[in-house]
Amino acid sequence: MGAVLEEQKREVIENFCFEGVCHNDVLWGNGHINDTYRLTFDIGDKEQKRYILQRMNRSIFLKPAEVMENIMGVTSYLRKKIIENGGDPERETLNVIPAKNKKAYYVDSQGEYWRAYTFIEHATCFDQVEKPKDFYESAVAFGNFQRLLADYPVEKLHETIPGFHDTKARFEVFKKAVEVDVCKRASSVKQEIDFVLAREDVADYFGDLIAKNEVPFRVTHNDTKLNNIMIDNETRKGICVIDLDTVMPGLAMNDFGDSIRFGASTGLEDEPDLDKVWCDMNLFELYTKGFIEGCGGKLTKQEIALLPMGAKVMTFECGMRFLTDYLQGDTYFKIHRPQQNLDRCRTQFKLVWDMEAKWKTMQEIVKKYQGLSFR
Ligand code: ADP
Ligand code: GN1
Ligand code: MG
Repeated sequence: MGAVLEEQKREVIENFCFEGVCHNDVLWGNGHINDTYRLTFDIGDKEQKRYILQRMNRSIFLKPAEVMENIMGVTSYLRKKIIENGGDPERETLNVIPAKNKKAYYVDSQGEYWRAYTFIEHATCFDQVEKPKDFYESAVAFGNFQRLLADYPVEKLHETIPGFHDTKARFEVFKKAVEVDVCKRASSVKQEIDFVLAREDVADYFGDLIAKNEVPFRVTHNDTKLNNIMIDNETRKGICVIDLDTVMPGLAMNDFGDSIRFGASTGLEDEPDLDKVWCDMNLFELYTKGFIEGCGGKLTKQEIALLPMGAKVMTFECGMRFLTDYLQGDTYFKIHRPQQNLDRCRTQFKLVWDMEAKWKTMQEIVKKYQGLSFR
C-alpha cells in the first residue's frame, strides 16, 4: 500500500453518499493501522458537516469486505439497543456512510478499500489519561460495550485477523523473527529479546486455559486502548467505542488488559524515557471498578480473578508484537521516526516488569471490586 494520492482521494470522496461540498480534508488521529482523514463539507452557506474517511489497511485485513460485514452487523445491533435504552444512536455508535453503489465500502481504481463514518462531534480521543475520571468512564463504556454485545450471534462474526490474541502463536512468530533477523537488528536488542524469552509462561497462560475449556469466549473488542473511545467534551462520559475492526470472540480479560497497558501507564506508549513509565495503581483501581460495573454482572468470579493476568498478558503481547515488528523492519505498525517500535516495546516491557513488582496490589484491588459483579 503506497501513499494516498490526491486524485485517488478525490475519486473516493466522489463515490460516497456525503452531504454538501467537501472543502477540506486533513489526516486525523493517532491510529497505528488505517489511514484516517477528517473531511469537512459545506452544506449551503451556513451549515457544515464532518466525516471520517479511512483507507483500510489491506495488508493487515486481508478480507476488508468481511471486516465491514462485522461492523455493519455490530453497529446496527448496538443501534437498536441504544434506542431501546433511550440513547442517541447518532453519537453512541459508529454510523457507516454508504458508498454511492450502496455498499458499506468503496474499492478505488487502485484496488484499495475505503469506508466512511459520521464524525462524532464534541468528543475527544486521548493518547494519555488527562483526568483520572475519564479513565474510569472509558472503563464503564468498554464494559458496557461487552455487556450490550453479550447476546450478539457470535456465528455471524468473521475472524478478521486470525489468532489476533493468540499470545502463544505470537511467541512462535517472535522466535522466528529473531532467528531470521532480516534487518540484522537482533544483536542490538538482546536484552529485550531475553526479556521475552524468559516469559514463555506468560505467553502460554490463556492458551492453556482455553485448551482446557476453562475460560468463556465472549464478543469482545480486542483493541480497547484509550484512543479507541470518544469521551464527550461536556459530560465526560465514554460516549462511543470506535475502531471496531477487531470485534471478534475473545476473552474479557484481554479487553480489560489492553486498556490497562495503554491507559494506566504514566507515560506515552512510545515514551523514550523509561523513568517516566510506570503502571499507576490508582488508575488501575479506577479502571477495575469501572469495567466490572460496566460489564454489569456478566463476568464470572474466575474472569474477575484473572483480570490482573489480562493486564500482564496484553502488555507482554503488545511489547512482543512491537519488538517483532522492529526486527522485521517496521512493516506492521505505522512509525513516524526510526526506533519508534523499539521505544514502544520498551515501555511495554517496563510496564510488565512493574506489574510483576505490584502483582499483589493488583490482585488485592481486583478482589475489592469482585462483589460489584454479583449484586
Ligand atoms: P486505527 O485502526 O488506525 O487506529 P481508528 O478507527 O481507531 O483507526 O481511527 C483513528 C482515529 O481517528 C481515532 O483514534 C479517532 O481519533 C479518530 N476517529 C475514528 N473514527 C472517528 C469518528 N467516527 N469520529 C471522530 N473521530 C474518529
Ligand atoms: C493497533 O489500530 P490501533 O492503532 O487502534 C493494533 C492493536 C495494538 C495497538 C498498539 C489491528 O491499534 O492491536 O494493541 O495498535 N491494532 C491492530 O497501540 O493490530
Ligand atoms: Mg484505533
